[in-house]
Amino acid sequence: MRFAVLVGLSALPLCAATCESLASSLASPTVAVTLATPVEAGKFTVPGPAPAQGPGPYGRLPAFCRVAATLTPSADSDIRVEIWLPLAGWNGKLQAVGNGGWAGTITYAALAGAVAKGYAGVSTDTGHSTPGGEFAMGHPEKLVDFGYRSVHEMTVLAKAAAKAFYDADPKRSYWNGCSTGGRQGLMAAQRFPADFDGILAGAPANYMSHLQPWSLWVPKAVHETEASYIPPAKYPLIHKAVLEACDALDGVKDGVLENPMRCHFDPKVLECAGPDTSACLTTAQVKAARTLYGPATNPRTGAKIFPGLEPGGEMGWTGLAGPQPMGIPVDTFKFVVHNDSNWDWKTIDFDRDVTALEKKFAGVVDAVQPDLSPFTGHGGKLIMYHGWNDQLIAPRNSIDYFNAVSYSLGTARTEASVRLYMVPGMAHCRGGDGTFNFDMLDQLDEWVEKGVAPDAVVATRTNPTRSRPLCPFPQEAVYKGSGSTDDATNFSCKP
Ligand SMILES: [Ca+2]
Repeated sequence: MRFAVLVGLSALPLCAATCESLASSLASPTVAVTLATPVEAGKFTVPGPAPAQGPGPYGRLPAFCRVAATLTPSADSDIRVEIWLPLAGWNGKLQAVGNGGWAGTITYAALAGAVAKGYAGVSTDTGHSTPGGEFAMGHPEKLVDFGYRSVHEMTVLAKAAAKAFYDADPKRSYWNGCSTGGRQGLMAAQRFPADFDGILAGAPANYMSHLQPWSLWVPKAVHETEASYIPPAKYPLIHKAVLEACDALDGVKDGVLENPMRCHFDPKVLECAGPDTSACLTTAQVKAARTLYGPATNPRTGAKIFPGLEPGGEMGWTGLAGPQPMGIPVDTFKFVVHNDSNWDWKTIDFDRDVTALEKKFAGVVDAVQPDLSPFTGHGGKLIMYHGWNDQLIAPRNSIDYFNAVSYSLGTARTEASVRLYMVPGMAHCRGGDGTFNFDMLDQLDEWVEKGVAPDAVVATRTNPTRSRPLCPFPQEAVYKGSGSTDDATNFSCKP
């Protein structure tokens, strides 16, 4: 930002003109700037139909320079990017924000969250603007854009935009995303280790070639026959039985399992003695529930494809085990593997189709390389988090990746640069029974800037009002034995 003092007038930042000048200064053969204009404080409205939930985070936005661009790193690319640069009060840092599902839209709410905290923000639609996975059929370059290229290209451009606008490079650059956004963060750490100083990766969909078949393994189990379907009206029955068996294992009866891996719940305890009623599970339903709690496996080799759902998350089972399978895995096999929009998900072969998807996603969409030494070697810090009640991405996938990283880097280097927080009771990325309000970006920033490694992160919830420490894996929050169990100070992190 450049300032000018005009004689006889007060000093005013000439941001408007400078913002508009980014249209030409950022342009290149692969970058078309479509918008570069200041937006007044609180005046941003999301393009397209008004969001149903009202103004959301936008009313609190400070004035910023809004830059929109279309990037074409390949002839088939069409990557939309938005870069938001606060007109005043920039904290000197960049926050790149991630997507969900197949992406296809700029994540405006996350951008607003970044800019409201003083960051310059950047987001991309990842290279397509349609919902679902059809964009990928016959467009391998668009799959590359979705897989990794769009995030890298937008990050490079955002750094250049900050440099042009503020006449200073961002002193730190962070990634913040969950689900697909978690995958994008891990991808950056693995493929473009210099892009970010800190990466916050929630519930990462990083093992896509195995996550997607598992996402059909679950509905296959419950829709195997009409009798095996577990009606959602029975979820509370199963959930209650899980809590009765395991809630108190952590020393606190609070409706949350601190560590579901210690809960060995067998749904067979709910099997109907006589005819099917709302108070029991049929034999076929017991079998389906057991399958949900177990990993998906290759029917020929027995090898694990992906971990299963955890006890405690039953109330979210409609996510994968409801009346219809989720769209993302169905589209994955329709448009990436079979090139057939009529492909029937029930015909999935958990051997051949998984192998075929691995070939498509390896090095493009999968972000499973455990050697993060190029990232940690320059001081990069990674924080992962994952809700134990995640109903869409099996929580142990994050543990598997974290353990692989630990094995690759060794314990000391891992502790110096990588943390995983398993969040008891939290559903996919947010919500659920546990304490799920937390802002680990602040911890990440402290870690990067001051070298203060995060330990316990206090998380909160309302209704009931509760605070609880989240502990770096494999530690767990343990009740000290006195005081309110709704107060984080009465817990400590123990191995
Ligand atoms: Ca408990």
